[in-house]
Amino acid sequence: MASKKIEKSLNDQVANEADSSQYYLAMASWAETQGLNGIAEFLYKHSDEERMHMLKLVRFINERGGHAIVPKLDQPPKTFNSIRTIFENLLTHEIRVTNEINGIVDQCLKEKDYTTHNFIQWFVSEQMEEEALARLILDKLNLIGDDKGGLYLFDRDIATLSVESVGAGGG
Ligand code: OFO
Repeated sequence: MASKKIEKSLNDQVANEADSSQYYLAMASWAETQGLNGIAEFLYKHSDEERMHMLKLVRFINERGGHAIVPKLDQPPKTFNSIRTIFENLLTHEIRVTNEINGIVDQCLKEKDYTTHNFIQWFVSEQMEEEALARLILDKLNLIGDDKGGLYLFDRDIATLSVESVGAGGG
């Protein structure tokens, strides 16, 4: 590991990814109780992806001779006001994660840690795609408005939406 400071930032990011996974799992569970099974599936999958991001960091830290720490997690909200609230929260959360990733990029450049810099680029692309996907979903929800039939169709079609389908590059 290049420096203890970078190891600490990567461990903070392990906690962020675990927190994202936990947060989206809570969203998925609530959506399922509302009978929105398509949205729930999408969020369960998203939660799994965040866990994969966490594992990617854990493996990298240890491979580089550091020690990845498994974090303690806060309890996420149990209920949400609406599906719109869920995706607004999701976008806000992803924007925060993007800023944290950018902070690591900055630190790598300052410390000339090009190996970690190279590794973290995957996360830079992933964040761009996740933000684009969340914005796309919010645009669709705006179009639907209060139309229950629209929400029914959205719940059916959301299965076809994924980070790959937004195609913002990288990933
Ligand atoms: Fe890990 O991509 Fe979202 O947070």
